[in-house]
Parts: sequence; structure tokens; C-alpha cells
Amino acid sequence: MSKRAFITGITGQDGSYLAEFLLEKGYEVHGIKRRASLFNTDRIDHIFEDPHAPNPKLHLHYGDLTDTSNLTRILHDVRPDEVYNLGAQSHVAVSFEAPEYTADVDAMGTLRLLEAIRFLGLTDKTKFYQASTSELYGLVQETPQTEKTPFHPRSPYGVAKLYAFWMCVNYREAYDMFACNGILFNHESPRRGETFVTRKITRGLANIAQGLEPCLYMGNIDSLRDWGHAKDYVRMQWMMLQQDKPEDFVIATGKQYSVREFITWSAAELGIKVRFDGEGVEERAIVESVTGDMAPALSQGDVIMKIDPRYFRPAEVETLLGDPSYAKAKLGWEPEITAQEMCAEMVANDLESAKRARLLRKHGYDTPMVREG
Ligand code: NDP
Ligand code: GDR
Repeated sequence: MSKRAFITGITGQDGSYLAEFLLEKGYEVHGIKRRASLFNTDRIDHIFEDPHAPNPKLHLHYGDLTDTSNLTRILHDVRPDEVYNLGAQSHVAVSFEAPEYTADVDAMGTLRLLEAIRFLGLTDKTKFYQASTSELYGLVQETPQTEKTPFHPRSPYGVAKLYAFWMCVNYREAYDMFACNGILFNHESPRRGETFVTRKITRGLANIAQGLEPCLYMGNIDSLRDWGHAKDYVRMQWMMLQQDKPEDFVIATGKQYSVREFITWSAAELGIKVRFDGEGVEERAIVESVTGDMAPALSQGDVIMKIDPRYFRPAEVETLLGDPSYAKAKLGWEPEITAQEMCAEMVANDLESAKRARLLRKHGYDTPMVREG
């Protein structure tokens, strides 16, 4: 009998990589998707299996983390060996706009799952992974951050995830449940949502290089992050649940870069050399030179990035740097893909899309490009 996994957030960045990973390991994978007026399964369409086919390994259920009876019913039917709770309103800036909804999904949603497992008598059978986050550290108390660094979240998202973190610990201590927190630092990929900073940059610059957008508008580009690749990080999510005893782990690369550096790398991948000019909200990125044929729309002196204060956050997390040594010592986990390699992969992917969109536009098809984010 193959193992059964249940993934919330299967349609998201991590959920899609994790589903692929578990299917390759022979798991039967169940996930919830939300009802939407348009199809929202782009990231998993390539692994979709017709439910009419014999013995499909991937099963999608309509579900929502705000719906207790729905979650309980699905868990009752699926009786999973492993639950990966990746579903969340995951955008930090959006959580300031929708704090109550964020708490309902990210905090209460976690409780709903844990309580359903307990209520259904699955506590001894089902292992639970909680997608915790470096946002818990917020206003950092020490650098680099480890499993022992105190938390000080700085957003409704971070506070909601703090509740979920402790609920996970509490169910482990109170009910002996196999429940683990992965304290994951930022991780990205070509499947990253378009309004997170790395993807906003790679997509935006590829579009600008192809003449589809005029300029990139950014928030705090001094911000420092420890960026890894989502593929490396989902492997670790699985490894955590294969231990004899449940524990919490920091997952990070141990290297830190600024948003400004990420802009410079992304531009360089497109053959664009940039220089930054001005200070604070006046700062701009200007093209110094263009080589190759990837940025036909640009020439020396073009301004490709400006600051727009609308992207500043009411409270910012200025710096994050993780220490993954415990994960390395205990589980032998190490990231395989560097931030620069990941950036190159993301730019290449977004350049292909931009070229396609340019071709469509050339032939008279409308291709609206700039989205808020
Ligand atoms: P994404 O935003 O790409 O995916 C979020 C997923 O959650 C999507 O499948 C989304 O569905 C689903 N979702 C949102 N709201 C609900 C809801 N009410 N009920 C059920 N599902 C819902 O996030 P990532 O893949 O990047 O992150 C995965 C998890 O890891 C999240 O919990 C995130 O907070 C956490 N995390 C992420 C890090 C990162 O750097 N990526 C770092 C640390 C933690 P839909 O597709 O319909 O929107
Ligand atoms: P973060 O990721 O808030 O760390 O949360 P994001 O990529 O949104 O921001 C990283 C840093 O870049 C700064 N920034 C901008 N961010 C966005 N989105 N858009 C901008 O225009 C912009 N300009 C500068 C931000 O202020 C911030 O400092 C991500 C999410 O995946 C969470 O779910 C996860 O828990 C954490 O990573 C770890």
C-alpha cells in the first residue's frame, strides 16, 4: 500500500513541487483546491490525472481552510499518513490589508486541521507538517537566526503564523502528535507568485527588456533576505516527517543578499548593466549598457526602476539570515541551488513568456502586462 499524503496549498508554489516530489516517491497525493470562477490549477496541470483513469495517484478535493466541516470530512475520507499544511494567505503586505482573513486562514486554519486530526482519532497515524516562516523572527533578536532565536513578528501574517507555530507545538506536547514546524526562510522559483519581490523583478525586467512594460516600481530595496530554491525546501519538508521523533527545523541557505542585488543580477541575466542613482524614494536604476539580444527595447540612460512608497510596509522586516546547521547535522540536508542560479532560472522562464507576449502583441493581440504587486 502506498502512503497517503494530504496537502493544503497544493495549487501554490510549494504545494506543486511537493506534490511532484511525493508522486515520484510513490505516494497517493490528495490536495484541496479552492472554488474560483476561473481555473486555478496552472501549477499542477502537468501532473493532473483524469479522475476517470484507472488508479489515479493525484486527487483534488474542493476545500478551504476556513471551512471546518469540509476539512474534517476530507480528512475522514482520506485518512492520510502525512498532512502538509502549506495553504495560507501568504503575502505579508496583503496581510496588512486583510488581517482578519489572514488570521482565519493562517492561524485558525491550522487549528482546524489539528483539531480534525484529533477528533477523528488520527493522532497516532497522521504526521503533521506546518509551514512556519522566518517572518516569525520579524524584528530580529540575533543574527543568524536559529531554532532558539526568540520571535517578534512584524505583520498580521507573522502574528497569525506565530499562533499556528505554537498550536503545532502544543498538539505535539499535549496529545503526543507527530507535528513539526519547518521554519522556512524565503524560497522562490519560476512558479513563485508574481507579486513576491523576486518574481516581480524577474518578470518585470523581462517585460521591460521586451518593451512590454515601461518601468519597475519597487518598495524597500535595502531589505535583506536569505533566498533559497523551493525545490530544495520541499525535499526538507518531507524529510522532517520521516524522523523518529517530531522536531522543528530552520531551513535556509545561510547567505543573505539585498533586493537591490537581486535587481542587479536579474538585469545582468538579460544583458543589462544597471547603475543606481539617487537616494530614498528618489532612487532609480538606470541602464548603463546593453549586450546581446535579450533587451531589444532598451538603451543606455533608460530608467528601468523607480521607488513607489505604496510598496513600503507599515512595519518592515529589514533583515533575515538563517542558520541551517541543525538541519544539516540532524538530517544531512543542504540546499543544492544557489540564489544566483535560481535567479537565472527565473529570468530565463520569464524572458520566454515575455517573448511570447511580444509576438502576440506584434500580431495585434492584447497582452496587458503590469499587474499590481
Ligand atoms: P503560495 O501563496 O504560492 O500558495 C498558497 C497556497 O495556499 C495556494 O495553493 C492557495 O490557493 C492556498 N490557499 C490560500 N488561501 C486558502 C484558503 N483559505 N484555503 C485553502 N487554501 C488556501 O505560497 P507558497 O507556496 O510560497 O508557500 C507555502 C506555505 O509556506 C505558505 O503557508 C507560506 O505562508 C509558507 N511559507 C512560504 C515561504 C516562501 O518563501 N515561499 C517561506 C516560509 C513559509 P490558491 O492557489 O487558490 O490561491
Ligand atoms: P516576504 O517576501 O515579505 O519576505 O514574505 P516578499 O518577496 O514579498 O518581500 C521580500 C522583501 O522585499 C521587499 N520589497 C518588496 N516586496 C514586494 N512583494 N514587492 C515590492 O515591490 C517590494 N519592494 C521591496 C519587501 O518589503 C520585503 O522586505 C515571503 C512570503 O513568501 C511569506 O509567505 C514567507 O513566510 C516569507 O517570505 C518567508
